[in-house]
Amino acid sequence: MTKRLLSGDEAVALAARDAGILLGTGYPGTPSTEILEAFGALGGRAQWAPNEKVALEVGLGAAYGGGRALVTMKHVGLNVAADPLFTAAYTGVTGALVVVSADDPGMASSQNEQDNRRYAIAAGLPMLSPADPQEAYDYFFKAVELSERWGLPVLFRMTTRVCHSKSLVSGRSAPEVPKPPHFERDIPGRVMIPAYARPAHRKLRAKLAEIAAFGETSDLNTLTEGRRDLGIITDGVCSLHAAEASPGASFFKIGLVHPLPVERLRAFAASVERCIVVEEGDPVIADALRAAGLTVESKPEMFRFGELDVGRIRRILARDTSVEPPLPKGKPPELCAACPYHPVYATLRKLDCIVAGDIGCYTLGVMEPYRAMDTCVAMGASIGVGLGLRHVLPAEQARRVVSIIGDSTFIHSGVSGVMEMAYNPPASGHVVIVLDNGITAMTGQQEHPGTGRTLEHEATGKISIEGTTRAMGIETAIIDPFADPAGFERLLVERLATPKLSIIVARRPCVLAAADIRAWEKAAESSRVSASCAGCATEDA
Ligand SMILES: Cc1ncc(C[n+]2csc(CCOP(=O)(O)OP(=O)(O)O)c2C)c(N)n1
Repeated sequence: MTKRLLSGDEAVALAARDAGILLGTGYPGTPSTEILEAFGALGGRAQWAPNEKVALEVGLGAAYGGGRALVTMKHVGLNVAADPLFTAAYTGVTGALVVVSADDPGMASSQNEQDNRRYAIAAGLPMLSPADPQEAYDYFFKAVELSERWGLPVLFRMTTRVCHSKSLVSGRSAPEVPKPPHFERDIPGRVMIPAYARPAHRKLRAKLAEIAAFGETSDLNTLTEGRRDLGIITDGVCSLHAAEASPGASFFKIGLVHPLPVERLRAFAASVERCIVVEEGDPVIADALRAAGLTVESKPEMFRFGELDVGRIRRILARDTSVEPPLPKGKPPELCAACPYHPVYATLRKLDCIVAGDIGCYTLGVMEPYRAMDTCVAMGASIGVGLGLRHVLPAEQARRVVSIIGDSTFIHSGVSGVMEMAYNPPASGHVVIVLDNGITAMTGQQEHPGTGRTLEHEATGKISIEGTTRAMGIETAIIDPFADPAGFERLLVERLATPKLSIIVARRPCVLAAADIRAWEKAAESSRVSASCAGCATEDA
């Protein structure tokens, strides 16, 4: 067995390859992005979807077809994918479906720190929670096994530290060879009309009861006996911190966080004098155990926020709620010096626009010197929020409202905002600026359907942003504000002055990605040319 130094994300990618995953799909988002990139580099079939909902649906289809599929996303991505997720729990799958939710306690790179263990409870799906890269590798096989055994999607919750820390990982010497995909018709099981969904819900609850019984004996949940005066129930990366914070205590480490092994935990809690749940984020395990009648201590409320580490866990154990020292200040993020967005934000600031913003590198327009963003909520929200503002504000303010959105975000979910704009136009009109830097820059330069290149930068179908918006009847202009800042300002002033709907595509490649984009595009172009020549040759022949 060879050992490799891998991050948790890379370990999942390797496990996916070794488990015979036929298709990996997802949407970029820190800290999950590297999984699909690494899976692709290992020779797996990896692809970016326009957003997480579509990714989940594609993975679900692959698993309905009997294949093994992997879907990856960051925690907030699961909000986007939640609609199919909940009903996929009813339909179940024929092959295997592992859905990675990479949570970000402490918000290293996210807009919130929601705890997606709650999704497992709400959707009624099993969830595994690895603590380090080796467990990420090993648990992945368990996830596939559970998914196939109970015919259910399995949630795989990682957190930033698990995704990005590196440690030695032993892989399997022989990859698994799953059964080949094959479609078997099961209309009552897959078509969720109420008549079929009612029994499907009961079936799901019965499966969960079986999985709970499995968890009572599974080695995914482990007991380490130690001192009787202190018992710690923990999961994920906290289990490593807790072991360091309190060596010698008794530990119950939960790997299958939903459904919980309640009876084993009841016995554990009764076997120690003080039993405390040490978990990052919300008190999900503590609440569930208390609801089941166990006497367990939960962490003080102040430790719901941010990541836990050894020091913070020592405080939890000591019931120390004194004010914590502030985290060391990092360098605030800022737009790159030569970022093409500078003239756009300078103009928005100069014109005192009310800016409904969105998520991407361009959110940094909120920082000094521009402070030119007034709202930022969720991916794709800028257009809807801008429209809402336009609908209610007094005329003088309404006509200064602009929505601003990146190209990847536009494709992800902004496009439905444009439909809303065409359908329910505000009396004052509206202006949307699409900042098209030709890449998903924020998460490390991933391709998307608007670039016309696949995850591996090969030529594929290309969605035209202006083609899409023009097809919806919205006047669309294209400009490079970096090359022509005065022209951009004139255009924006002109568009703000009319009660029409308009889109301005501000197009110039990301300065960090420009050289790569040129090289990828050159290679993609030559493959497009040779593909079309091959087509001609066949026709001629
Ligand atoms: C639902 C959701 N999925 C993924 C992310 C992670 N994420 C943040 S911004 C972004 C895309 C940014 O790309 P783009 O819109 O092209 O703007 P750029 O960073 O290139 O300026 C992604 C994928 C997120 N915040 N929310």
